[in-house]
Amino acid sequence: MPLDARVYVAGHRGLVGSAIVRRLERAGYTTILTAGRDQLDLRDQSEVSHWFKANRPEYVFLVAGTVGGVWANSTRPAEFIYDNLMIHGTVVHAAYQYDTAKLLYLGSSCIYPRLAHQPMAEDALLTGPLEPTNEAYAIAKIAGIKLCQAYRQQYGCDFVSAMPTNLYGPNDNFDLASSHLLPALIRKFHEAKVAGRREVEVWGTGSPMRELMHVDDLADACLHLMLHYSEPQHINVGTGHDLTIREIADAVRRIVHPDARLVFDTSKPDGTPRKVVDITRLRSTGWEPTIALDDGIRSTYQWFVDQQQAHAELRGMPATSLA
Ligand code: GFB
Repeated sequence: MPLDARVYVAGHRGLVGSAIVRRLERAGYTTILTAGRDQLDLRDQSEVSHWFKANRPEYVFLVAGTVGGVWANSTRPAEFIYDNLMIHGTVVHAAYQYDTAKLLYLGSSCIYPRLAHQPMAEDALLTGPLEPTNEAYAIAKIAGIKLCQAYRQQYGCDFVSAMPTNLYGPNDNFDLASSHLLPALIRKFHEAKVAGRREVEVWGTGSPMRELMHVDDLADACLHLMLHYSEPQHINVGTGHDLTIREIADAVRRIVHPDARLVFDTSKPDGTPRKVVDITRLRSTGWEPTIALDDGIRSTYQWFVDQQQAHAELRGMPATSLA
């Protein structure tokens, strides 16, 4: 991928897309193409094909989608399956129509069966029933893998798929009803600290396990795979390590609000009991993650506080009320 290649990042405003844009800029790529939702509805094939015809991207990072945490997935399954199926279909098809040289599609580790053997290797796909809280999203993500494989098989397209573990970092969604675990915890502990509250509510029993990866590590892996990976088989991207929800919440507590106490709300879902990915295949391509969880939580918390302060200043409030 030459530094002046036309590189399209579909989903550039999201957690993942914005990290990929930062990584590409740092590497010196000069022609990064983006299109916001206001300009291009990725669910509409004619709009997407028209955009590809006009812009002719040579490389595509397909990281756009409707995403969310366990609650959003379990309460909005229609949006999660429709939006994602459509987005994957339109972008993959347009990339084929307009001769994109290579496309990297990003799925999710929730594609694997609920009770898959841990750590989950790539060949665990379609070997058992899915986790019901995110089945609709997982089916759309599995369809994305199959799309890339089908276009590779029938038309010879160099389309590859990567399956990241749970991600976090700057530009994440911190809305408590739709966010993932880590941004929710950062916000809850921060708001409790600001309000002088000692109790912080954590959903579920605290016993499920999650593997968390900083999105800058993921973006680095995506660039690496775009440059060095070209197989029909999807490839896992993760750290290979996981912790219980209780341990993760405790790590956020230590950094954000050490005086706080965790209170578990068992009326909220636990979701998948465990889903740590096997990264043997990724390691064999010569890539390793570098960002330790505590460092990632610290920098993401700083980012969150900076954003809160910037918004408060815009509204004319004293920034000190947030610290
Ligand atoms: O990140 P998360 O929402 O999604 O994590 P999943 C859910 C786990 O964290 C559950 C616990 O065990 C929750 O009980 N948890 C504790 C919380 N407190 C909170 C909280 O305040 N907010 C949230 N959201 N969770 C999603 C899938 O699964 O992960 C998607 O639904 C996708 O399909 C994504 O794969 C990566 O890890 O359960």
